[in-house]
Formats: sequence, C-alpha cells, structure tokens
Amino acid sequence: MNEYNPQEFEKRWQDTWENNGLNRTDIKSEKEKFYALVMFPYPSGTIHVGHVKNYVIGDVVARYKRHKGFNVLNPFGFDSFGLPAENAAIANNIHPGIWTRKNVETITKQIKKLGISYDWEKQVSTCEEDYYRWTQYIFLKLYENGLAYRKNAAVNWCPKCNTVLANEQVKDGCCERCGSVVELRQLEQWFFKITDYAERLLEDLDGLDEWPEHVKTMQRNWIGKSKGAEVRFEIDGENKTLEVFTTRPDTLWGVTFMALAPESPLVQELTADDRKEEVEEFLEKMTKEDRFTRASEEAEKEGVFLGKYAVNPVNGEKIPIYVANYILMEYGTGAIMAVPAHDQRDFDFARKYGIPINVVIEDPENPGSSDQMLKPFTGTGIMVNSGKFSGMPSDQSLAKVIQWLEEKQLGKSSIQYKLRDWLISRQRYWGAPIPMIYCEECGMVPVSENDLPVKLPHDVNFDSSGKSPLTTNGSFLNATCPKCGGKARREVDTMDTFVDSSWYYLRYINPKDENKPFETEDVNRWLPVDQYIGGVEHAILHLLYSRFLTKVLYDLKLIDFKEPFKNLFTQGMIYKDGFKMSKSKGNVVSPDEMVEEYGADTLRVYSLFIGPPEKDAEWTDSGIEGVHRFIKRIWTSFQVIIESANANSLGEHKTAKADKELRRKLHWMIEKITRDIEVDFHFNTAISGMMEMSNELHRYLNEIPREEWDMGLLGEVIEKFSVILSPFAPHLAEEIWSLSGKSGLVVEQKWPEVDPAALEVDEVEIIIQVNGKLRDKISVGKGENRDTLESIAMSSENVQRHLEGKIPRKVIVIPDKLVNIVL
Ligand code: ANZ
Ligand code: ZN
Repeated sequence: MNEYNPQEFEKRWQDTWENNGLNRTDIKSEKEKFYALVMFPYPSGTIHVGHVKNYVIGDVVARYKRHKGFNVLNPFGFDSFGLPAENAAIANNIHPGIWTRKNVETITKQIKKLGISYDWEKQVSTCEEDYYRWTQYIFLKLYENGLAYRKNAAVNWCPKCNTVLANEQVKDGCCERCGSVVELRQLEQWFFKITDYAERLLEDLDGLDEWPEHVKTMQRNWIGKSKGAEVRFEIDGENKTLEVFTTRPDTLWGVTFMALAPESPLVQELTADDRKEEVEEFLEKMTKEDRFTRASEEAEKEGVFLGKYAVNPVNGEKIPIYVANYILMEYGTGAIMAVPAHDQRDFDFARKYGIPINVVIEDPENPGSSDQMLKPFTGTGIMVNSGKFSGMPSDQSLAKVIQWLEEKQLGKSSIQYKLRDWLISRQRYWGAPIPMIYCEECGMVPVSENDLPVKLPHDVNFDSSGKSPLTTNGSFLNATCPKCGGKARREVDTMDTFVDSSWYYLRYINPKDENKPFETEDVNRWLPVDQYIGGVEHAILHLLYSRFLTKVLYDLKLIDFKEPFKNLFTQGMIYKDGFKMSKSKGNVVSPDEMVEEYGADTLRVYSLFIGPPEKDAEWTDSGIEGVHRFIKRIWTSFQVIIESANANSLGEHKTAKADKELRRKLHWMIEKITRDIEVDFHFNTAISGMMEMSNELHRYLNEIPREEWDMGLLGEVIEKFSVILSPFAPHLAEEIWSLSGKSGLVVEQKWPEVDPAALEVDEVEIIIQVNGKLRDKISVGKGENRDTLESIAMSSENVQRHLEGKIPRKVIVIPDKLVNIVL
C-alpha cells in the first residue's frame, strides 16, 4: 500500500488547479456570484500560522461555495504602504519599496504552498502606482465634495517616528510603535469629514444582521452618540456667556461649579488677573499630559479656580469656574456644568477642592444628606430642590426640562458624537502622496485627475533626522501650478494607510483597469462582499472607514450599495506558550516548516480543528500530530478500498446492518458539515464530524470480512467523502478522487445531497402509559407486532409498580407509537 506522502502530490494538484484556471473568476459570468474576502495583510516579513488560520477559513468558505455552484471570487492582496517598511529602510539601509516587494513575494510563495484557492490575477498591492493612483483619485473626489479639508489642529506627535499619530495609536501617552512619549503639537493636517456620516454609520448598523453583535457594539461606542442639551450660563458681572453640553439637564439645580478644558480659549478670557500665574502654571503642566489618560475615570482630578463666577440660570446662584484636567476640548463645547452629587468625576473634584455637593435627585434606596455622601448617585430618582420640577421622576423630566430651557431661551436640545473627523495625513515617505499643490499665487490647488498618479520618487535619502525624505526632495517638491502654471510646491504628507485599505475590496473586481478605480456596473453586481473574514482588532477603524467610504461613493452615485460587507466573521488569534503568536515574542510557528513536515492539508485542518474559529486558541505540537494521524487514517482507509476495488473482490452482500450504519454515518456527516459551514461557521465541529465518519469507516473495514464489503456503498463513500473533504484538505481529496479512477477533478464536483432515507433509524421509541399516564419509554424495532409490544410493555418495572397487582381491563396498542394499559 502507498504511504501518505503529501509532498509528492500537493504541488502537483496546486499546479493542476492553476493551469486549468479553476481559481480564476470570470467577473462577467451570469452564474450567481459569491464574494469571499479575507482582510489583506501588511507584508512585514513572513507569515506565521496565526495568519494561516484566517486564510484557511476564507478558503473553506470559497471552496464550499464553488461546490454549491456559485461563481466565487476569492482574491488576495497586500496592504503594502506603511511605517514599518520605512523603519526597516532606515535601520537596514534598504529601500522601503524593495523591502516591501520582497516580502510580498515571500508571502505569496508561502500562501501558494497552502493550496489556498486565490485568483492571483486579481491581486492588488496598495503601494503600486496602478493602485495608489486611484487612492489619490478618491481623495480628489472627497476634496471636490467638501469631505477632505485641511486645518490647524492639536495633534499627537511622536518625536521619534516623526509623524502625527491617530488617537488610537497612542497607548498610555506613548507611541504604540516606539514607546516614546507623545507630544501635543499644533499642525496643519488633512482630515476626512467622517463626522458628517456619524448618524448614518450608526443607523445602518441595525441592518447588518450578519455582523457579530460585539463588533456593532464597538462601532456604536466609538461613534458615541449622546442626547442632551446645550445650556447657556451668564458670567457674573460680565457681558459674556459660557455654553456647556450636558446629558443630564435634570440635574441643573445641583450645579455647584463649572469646568473648562485646558485647551479652551475661554480659559484666558475668564481668568481673573490675580489668578493668571497659577492658571498659566497649570496649563503648562497640562501640555505635557496625554489627553486620554488625563481624562480617564481613574486619573487624579485636578484643576485651578479662575477667579470668576457663572450664574446658574435656574436659581441665580453664583458658581465658581475652574479649569480642569478631565474636560476635553474636542467634546461638546469643551466646558461643563458640574454636578458633584450625581457625577463621579465631578464628585471627586468637589471633594478635593471643598466645593459644595447639592443633591437634586433622590436615591430611592438611600435618601440622605449630601454631606454624608460617600459616592455620587448616578441613577434616576425623584427630583428634589429643583423648583417647579421637584417631585418629578428624573428620567421623565429630561424632555420637559429641555423644553422649559428652550422656552426661556436658556438652552436647546443637542446631540453630540464622540466620533472625530479622520486625520489622514502622515509626515512619512512610504504612503500615497496627497495630490495637492501649493501655489504662490493661487494658494492650495488640487492636482488634476489626468496628472495622477503623483508618483512617489524612488531615489530618496533617508537621513538620520528621521524626517520624511519627501520634505527635502527637490524634484518631488517643485511643481507647476495646475491653474496658473506658476511656481508651486507639492504637499509632502502622504495618506494614512487606512485610506488605502478603505476601498481595496472594490479594486479586486477590475484590478487592472487603467481608466478608473472600478467599473460601476461590475462592482454593483459583486458587492456587498458576501463573507468578510478578519481579525477583531479591525472591528472599529478599518470597518468604520470602509463603511464611510462606501457611503461617500454611494452619495457620489459611483456605486449603488450603502454597506460594503454583508456578513462579517472575526476569527480568534493563535497563541503559543501562552502568548499571542508574534515575531517580537519569538513564538512564531512557520507554515513552511509545517507544510514540509506534515503537508499543507494537515496544517489546514489543524488550523480549523484548533478550536471554535471565533475564539483564541493555543497551538500545540501534539494537536497537529493528532490531526496528522487523522489525515493518515483517511488516506489508509481509502487506499484499502481502492485496492480492493481494483482487485474486483465484490463479495456477496450479507452485512446489511453494518452497511446501513456506515451509510447513515456518511449522510449524517454530509448534513452536519453542511450546517456547520453554512449556518454556524463551526469548522472545528465539522472536522470532528469527519473524524467520526472516518472511525466508522475504519471499523467497517476492520470488522467485516473483505468478501462481504458492499463495494457499491464504499464507492459512494469515496465519492461523497472526497467532496466533503475537499474544502478542508483539497489535495488529499483530489488525490483520492483521482486514484479511485474518477474522471474530472474533485474541486469541480457538486456538493453531495443528504439522502433522508439513509438517516432513518430502525428503532422507534414507544410510549407506555397506564391509565393514560406516561410511565415509561422503550426503544423497539420498527414495525414490531402488537403482541410483542404488549408483552414488552407489561414487563416494564415501572408499569408493574403502577399496576399494583391488578389485571388490566384493556390494552391499547398503536404500533411504532404507544401502548396504553387501562385498569
Ligand atoms: C452635567 C452632568 C450631571 C453630567 C450628571 C453627567 C452627569 P457622555 O454620556 O459621554 O456624552 N461632559 C460634557 N462635555 C464634556 C467634555 N468636553 N469633557 C468631559 N466631560 C464632558 O457624557 C456627557 C456628560 O459628560 C455631560 O453631562 C457632561 O457632564 C460631561 F449627573 O453634565 B454632564
Ligand atoms: Zn497657481
């Protein structure tokens, strides 16, 4: 018998699929489409088995859908701009382009060895001119429509990476990448106006039924919609006002101080002369603190009295104005009315500075005086000390208080979002240049569409300053103005790589189109993506940016759908030795070594069997060994059958019961795996199903004499099991298919149908009653006659107990269903 030797046949089948164009997708075909998509990787070196899991899940879906008759698009590409390439360039003196393209090549080779059925002709790589030209085009479209703008803003600046960072790239006040302390700088930056879409981004989440709930929750929280009111406070003795945003207008009677963000321009205006020094000192200290940690719930509350007072419009009370560390300039109005009795941060602040705490909402469980309060009451209750609103339940009064404020012209209802505009400019070289020109005469002028791409110059010097080489590259910098033809200079900032990845799924449809980013008609037919698969770490930004861009393109009538991804699946990470697999932890397992040792199919199946795909899982050597034994067992069983069939040892057919069992298991497996893939995405249990089937087959082959094998049945097993196996272990499936003499390729076969008759069981459960009451349930052979059923029923211990020695008056028997003993 042939040994299982995947190294001998895996490459052969990969070549066969490739040469026959089986992974290539005819975009124009009339067949029903299915768009399977995995999040494309950043090519930072080589991939490890953690990445493999993502690609294998996607491949199982794609291959399965092909068996189901769909015209499947399963593309792959590279998110290939970004800072690591540039850092590697500086560290190793190698050009980012060369470094990146080498990695792309390596990873492509690694993936090809796994037999992932990508249509390589559709590949995109965001750092190539034929891609980033269209990223620039999309930028221009946003600019033309007022959705891209430049403004001076306080931004996070990493002095070591020499670039601005997005808020989420700052961890505990330090650069996520290099750990340097992040500074706040005022800089001219480019933004996309995603805030214009906040409400739609929120609303349309409701229609994404096939998205995991936790991802939608994360997006909702990120968008952070709050309903409340803006309230105007007069400044005591001055002709000035201070506006605040509050979600709790019902607590207005309990305001005992006001607080401003340190960055608020009002701080200067509202500081009394004798407080200037102390306030300046505080502001100076604040510039050194990161805004996010500063405002966190746990951070120590700090502030300084400005020496002036506001007047509470509802009761005329004078309330001191402070500048405080926990107020953010970017949210609401950058100023708050503070209600220490009912807000934790205000409470902490008030306790620290001896500010009064006035209860205006009574805690139903703990009515008491504010002086004894150990913590604020943040729930809802009955309003007290609140003028004409006293006695009202606070939750019901919100709208009434707002209405009252509006009538008195003291405020108005207001909605705020946490979402900020998307800062897209980066002071780096390795990214898509922002297509803008600054003319001495005409000011800022967009590059004309026909002049795209604005090419990234290849010959650049990375000097030790760490500054982007674009800032010193004369041939890049100097431009002529598209408007007046005069002397001008180019924008030196490049785009955040999230811009590149916010539209790549559209480019896959016609990746080689030289005249436009995508063909509207094709894209409308192929999108939304039917199944998107990727890491949960992209649950917020990448998905939000892609959704935003889709809506913009929809509004520009370039596409006719509003959401890019119909189904989303987020897979768990692979751990090794207790840590997330990563190069920096030194615990990576290379797929190349696994393929060499066990073959691609074992690696594929183990990545799925390792645990529920949405959960994190620990990689173990014994785990992959176990899967390898399973794969070899399938191989061996099929070898035995194939040899037997060749020997033509068709025997007389005596073992009907065992045959039935085997056939039932086969169809049970088909049903189970179809459901596991289609409905539940439970690839691990799908594989357990195959293991059960394989055990059943093994038992059959071992326990039944060869002459009694039902070769017709074993033929069916080979035929159907190979197709079921094919999405998971496609090389093995193909090899078995071919060795068993079948024509064509297994990847071209239809997914097997379940035969319901095969699933039928020969046993039925009979209900046994005494005087119509259920007393027992007994399994019996189907079609058992009345007499036998009666005597089986009478012999039940439980029945005997309920008979209490009496003789039954009548016994009613309904075959295959019920026996009722009537006393
Ligand atoms: C008075 C009040 C009383 C508040 C109370 C809360 C509880 P969300 O839900 O996150 O929208 N706030 C407003 N602007 C702020 C800023 N720029 N920086 C820090 N805090 C700010 O929170 C809204 C609440 O956060 C607002 O309602 C305001 O405090 C505070 F018992 O006003 B509240
Ligand atoms: Zn000009």
